[in-house]
Amino acid sequence: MKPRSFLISLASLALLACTSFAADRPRNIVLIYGDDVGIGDLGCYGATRVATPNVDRLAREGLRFTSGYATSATCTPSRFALLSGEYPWRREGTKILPGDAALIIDLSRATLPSMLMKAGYTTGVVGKWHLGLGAKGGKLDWNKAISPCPNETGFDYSFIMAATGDRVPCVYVENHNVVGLDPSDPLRVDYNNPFPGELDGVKDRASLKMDWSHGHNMAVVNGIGRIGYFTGGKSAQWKDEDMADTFTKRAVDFIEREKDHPFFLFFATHDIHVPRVPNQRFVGKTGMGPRGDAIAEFDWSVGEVLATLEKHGLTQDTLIMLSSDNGPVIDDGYKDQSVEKLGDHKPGAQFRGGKYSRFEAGTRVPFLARWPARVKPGVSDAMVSQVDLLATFAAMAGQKLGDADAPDSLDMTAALLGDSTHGREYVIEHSQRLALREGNWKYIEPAPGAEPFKPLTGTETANANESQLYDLSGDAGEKMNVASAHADRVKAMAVKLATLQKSPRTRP
Ligand code: NG6
Ligand code: CA
Repeated sequence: MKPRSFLISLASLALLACTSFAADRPRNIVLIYGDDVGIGDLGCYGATRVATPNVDRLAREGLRFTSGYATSATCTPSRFALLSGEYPWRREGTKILPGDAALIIDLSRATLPSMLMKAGYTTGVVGKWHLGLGAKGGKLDWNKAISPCPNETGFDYSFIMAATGDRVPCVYVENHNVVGLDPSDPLRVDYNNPFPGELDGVKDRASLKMDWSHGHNMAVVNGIGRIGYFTGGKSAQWKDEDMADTFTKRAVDFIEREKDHPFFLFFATHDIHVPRVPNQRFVGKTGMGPRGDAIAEFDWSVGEVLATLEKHGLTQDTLIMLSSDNGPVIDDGYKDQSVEKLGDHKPGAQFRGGKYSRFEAGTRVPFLARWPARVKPGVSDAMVSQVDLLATFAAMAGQKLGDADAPDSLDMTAALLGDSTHGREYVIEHSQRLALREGNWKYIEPAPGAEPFKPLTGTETANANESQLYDLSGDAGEKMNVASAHADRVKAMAVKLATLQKSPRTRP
């Protein structure tokens, strides 16, 4: 071959490589992250008593995963893993945080948004944060610029609630500042001591518009008892009834503002976490009370995002994913009729447990990926975890991760795009202690002395004094502990789990 034509073939090879690289790189990425949305709460996973047409459309037009996992059965640890690519149980301080906790994200490492920002995406987060704000060791002053906040973790734009809907402070934070704060009415937060003169969930219980069933009896905001005390900042207080509208509008605005260049939006809804106070438009939509109506509201939010992408011709080239931070819970602390009106609805589908549990319903969550230009619609049984999104999006966007980055995030590009039915070899499930799923075997490590059942929420935690082993192929509901009949397998899985736990990283 003449040198010239050799060069030309080299050039065309390079071009080919570029094209295929570009073909795996979505123009935009939208990640919709529900709160406590169970795998059985959505029509596309079998729910019949609540209509979720927008989520179902996403599933129909995309890939619906049957083995998609959150790392943990509660919020803070799952979100930590999602944004950092590291198992939360490796780090102190990643349990459910109070609303005045300091930021727990390690700023020396790549995060999901900082990596995508480096790859040229404009990044935004709207909704629930629950990863702390401000520096460790300091007491946060809510009346000044808040730093570090999500913006320091790699988001160009943030519009968040600090923790949860049921934790103070009940205000929104946009970029570094509390929204709508009047400087003459400073906002103060305390998780131990009440502020004199403020309503109190125990003393003023009769004034509540939604009564609590356990906890949630400290500050009273908008007629609802909360966790933690709070004073001042009256003009900044949110109205629960408008929360989904508020977040959805900010998500839609972000897309409209950034539509002319690549963007990444992390849209973390408050629905369907407690307190469940959907807007009047959704009240009575399901016959299941506020919990069901909040699912309808969640679906509406999803529909608004889909419609916005559609309106601007972005549907084709946007990878949109939908998942949830942990499994479902019925009574999570308010008398909201969720128990009475549940009927035959199965929030965890065929799975046992839920939020706070190491049984499957704790972490096996809705997991959808739609990208019309690249992902062939269908159903995938590949095992994938939210901890993988950092390495997976990095691979898609052609970004190299540093050695210290995302220690537990595996590149699942082939599974996510539907090119392969093969995902992870194993998934680690977490709620205080750990469990290991390998193929269809599920090993739950013993938790001597820990409560097997949470009476207040009615959750089976999967805690037991002995080892448990289930064969999910014939027993998805984890009813038959076959540990004694498979002692060798139990031993092998216990050793594997201990090895994974001890090794500082699991990313190759
Ligand atoms: C629990 C709360 C629960 C919920 C949960 C966090 C009580 C009695 N229970 O402590 O209502 O807020 O924390 O949920 O206070 S999560 O989805 O953010 O992890
Ligand atoms: Ca949650």
